[in-house]
Amino acid sequence: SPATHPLGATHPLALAPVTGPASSVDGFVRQFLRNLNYERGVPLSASSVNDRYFALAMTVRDYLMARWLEDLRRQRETKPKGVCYLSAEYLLGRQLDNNLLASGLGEIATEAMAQCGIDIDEMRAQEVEPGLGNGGLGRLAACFIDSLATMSVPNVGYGIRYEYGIFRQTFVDGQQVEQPDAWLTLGSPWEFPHPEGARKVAFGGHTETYDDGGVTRSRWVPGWHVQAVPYNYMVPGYLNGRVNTLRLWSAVATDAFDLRIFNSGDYEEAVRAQTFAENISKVLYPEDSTPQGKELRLQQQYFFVAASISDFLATTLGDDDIATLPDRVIFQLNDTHPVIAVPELMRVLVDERHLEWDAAWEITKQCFAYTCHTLLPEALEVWSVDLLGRLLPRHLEIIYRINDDFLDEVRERFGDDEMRIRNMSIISEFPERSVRMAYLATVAGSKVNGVAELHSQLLRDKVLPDFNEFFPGKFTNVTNGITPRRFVRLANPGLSELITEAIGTGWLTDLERLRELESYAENPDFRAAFGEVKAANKRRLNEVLFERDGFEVSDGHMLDVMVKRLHEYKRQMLKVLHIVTQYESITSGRVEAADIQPRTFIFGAKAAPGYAMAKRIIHLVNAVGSVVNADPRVEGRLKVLFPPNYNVTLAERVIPAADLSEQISLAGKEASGTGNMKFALNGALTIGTDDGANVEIRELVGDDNFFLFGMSEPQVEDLWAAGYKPADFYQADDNLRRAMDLIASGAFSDGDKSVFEPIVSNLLYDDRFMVLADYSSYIAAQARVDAAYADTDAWTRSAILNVARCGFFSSDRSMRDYIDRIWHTPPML
Ligand code: B1H
Repeated sequence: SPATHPLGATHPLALAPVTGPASSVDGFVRQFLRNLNYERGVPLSASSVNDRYFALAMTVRDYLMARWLEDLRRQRETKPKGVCYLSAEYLLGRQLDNNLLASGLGEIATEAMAQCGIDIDEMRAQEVEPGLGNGGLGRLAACFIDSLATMSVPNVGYGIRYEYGIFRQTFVDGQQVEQPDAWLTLGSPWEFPHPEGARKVAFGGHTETYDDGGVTRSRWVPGWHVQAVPYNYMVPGYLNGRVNTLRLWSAVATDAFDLRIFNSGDYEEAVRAQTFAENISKVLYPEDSTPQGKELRLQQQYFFVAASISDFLATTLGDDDIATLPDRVIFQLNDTHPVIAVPELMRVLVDERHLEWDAAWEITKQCFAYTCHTLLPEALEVWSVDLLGRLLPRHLEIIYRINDDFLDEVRERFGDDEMRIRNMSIISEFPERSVRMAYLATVAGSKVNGVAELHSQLLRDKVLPDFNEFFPGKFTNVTNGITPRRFVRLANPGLSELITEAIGTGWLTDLERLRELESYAENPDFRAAFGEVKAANKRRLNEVLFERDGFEVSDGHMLDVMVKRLHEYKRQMLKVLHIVTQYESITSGRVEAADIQPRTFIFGAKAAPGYAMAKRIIHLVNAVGSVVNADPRVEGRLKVLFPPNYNVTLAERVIPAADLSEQISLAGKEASGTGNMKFALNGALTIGTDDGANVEIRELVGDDNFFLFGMSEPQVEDLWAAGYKPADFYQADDNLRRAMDLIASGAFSDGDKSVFEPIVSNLLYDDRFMVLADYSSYIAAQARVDAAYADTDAWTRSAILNVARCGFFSSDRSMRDYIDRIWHTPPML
């Protein structure tokens, strides 16, 4: 019918099904030229690289459009339950190749570009990746929405369209310098702005009660507003004709906001006000794991969450009974960043829709579920009551009421156990009165999950044990996963081809089928081919590193890679100590360079701009690299490379080339890790602690195919309890002492002992993450790595088994777990 037709029009032409351009090289060329001429306004002969990139991207979009419109129509018609993923971060990576793959247009597009005399690789290189996330948490969100589309599950990803994503990292004299990431300067062909769909978001002001025909109600009288403008992005499923939506919000000043000030005649103030409003979506906070409690950040959180709930209610629930909301949506809270959505939904239900409190609370509880991504105490987000009350006064009242009701229930169950009440209160009193967002999420959420088995267990037993006792069955685990489309098929075409030749194509959507590769590990021809793919991936990486950073990479080296955010708990310092130990053993003449297994160490890591120790460690890595790489005594057998600005695009090159994956966090600190999964699935062996998802990787690949070292989490606890003295470990281990002394001597800082002194003394006298305690075990494990690598064939066999046994880590499986145990959102067939 016309009303339900995607175009919603009655003209006969509008009633015809929406179709993409003809699926042929000719059809593609025609549409491409059309886009170049009519959308970019240029002829091919005078087009810039950016024009051609845009026209190409738009052509891919055009093919996906019919599917997108059709999916939206069907969802309007059948009203299925869907997932609203609420995440402050989406670390998407480049879109062109992904969307070519999902639409099956790769070959057609390559041929079409060739016929137009265009090198499609140049188009690929033109795309600036949207870096709208910090690290694992943001990339996880991107993998999840890819999987949901591929599994035909209705989903909208809601987030913020930051004008500046994660900073661009440069090094000046080995030290990190941050540059703004102006990813939108040349525009983005993938976004669809909808200013007419803007939602108004309120802030500040005060609350009051009023009489509503005999009923006393509360209401919020806000002090100011901003407009949230949605930008839609296609999220295509892999070759299944499905397209979901990612909707990112951008802040602009409201007319009312400006007008009031304009009318006062203060033009400059009005423009300032506009800037103030638009600041909200200006920049991603570059903090991974340690939220800073800044007001602008709370503004960002409320801004996107309020816009998203309002958007869902207006565009999807529409006129349907609000009581049916739990049948239509689950809001998944990606960490605590969107948790202000809980009081916001309560406010909408109670203040705007006039539901009774209890009825509203019943609905709210069913509509939320919460994923925790950390254990670090400093990472558990709190907002001071003072700040929250100023910015969102009505929400603070609602949080107080939720807490009062909750603590009443706790009292009913456990009696007046004041210690317990204090421990479970959503409001903490020290060091300042504040709202514990993780507690609020736990009380409100229908389920609370950690992101790997060990993490979920520690969350239950160590971080929130009282809540686990109070809410039996609420806590669960969903181990993270990664999308095999981007991180195997696109990043590693050589390996993908090899796998497909062996076991067919089904593995890309059913990754457990990689198990069928196990027997191929015993096949010498397959091992040779696998080894050749790895070698080719290394050559490909070398080309990229030469082009982007001028690095000359040596052949015949083991590639040992540690890429992840720089954080003390991840222990990049342990890696540095290993390198310095090897270097010192050569330069002191105790070991012949010729007896050392040649290795290239690759680091990739950004430090939060305010995290001084992390930045110092970056400086040290670069300093060690300069000295080691230039020292002739090393005979080129050790090489340290630290390409700046590690991002998704670089990850896609580095990971497929790696031999060894460094996953060396202190046990109990890395919630999951997802890089670890990407490496294993690309045939790198892991050297790692029993932490996060490493535990599950090792269980799956087997001890023979994994280099385990270090204390277990209970051993870490015991050592802390016994009183950890790092200096004792320094005294007891000659190699450790020599490595630390060499750093302290100024050998890597032109003789200036002060430069890295804070690192050395931190390790000796504090060492929160027990680097020194795990050092000897790490060095021993590295010796086992060297020995194993010497047997190339056995190493390759292990690498193949890593690939074959890690199908579990597909984000499709993660999504299946969420769907079955938390969301209950069946696919739309
Ligand atoms: C993870 C964060 C994070 N955990 C605060 N927590 C942020 C916390 O901007 N902030 O304030 C940003 C990010 N990120 C990571 O999540 C874990 O450290 C990884 O172990 C895990 O694999 C990843 C995905 O679950």
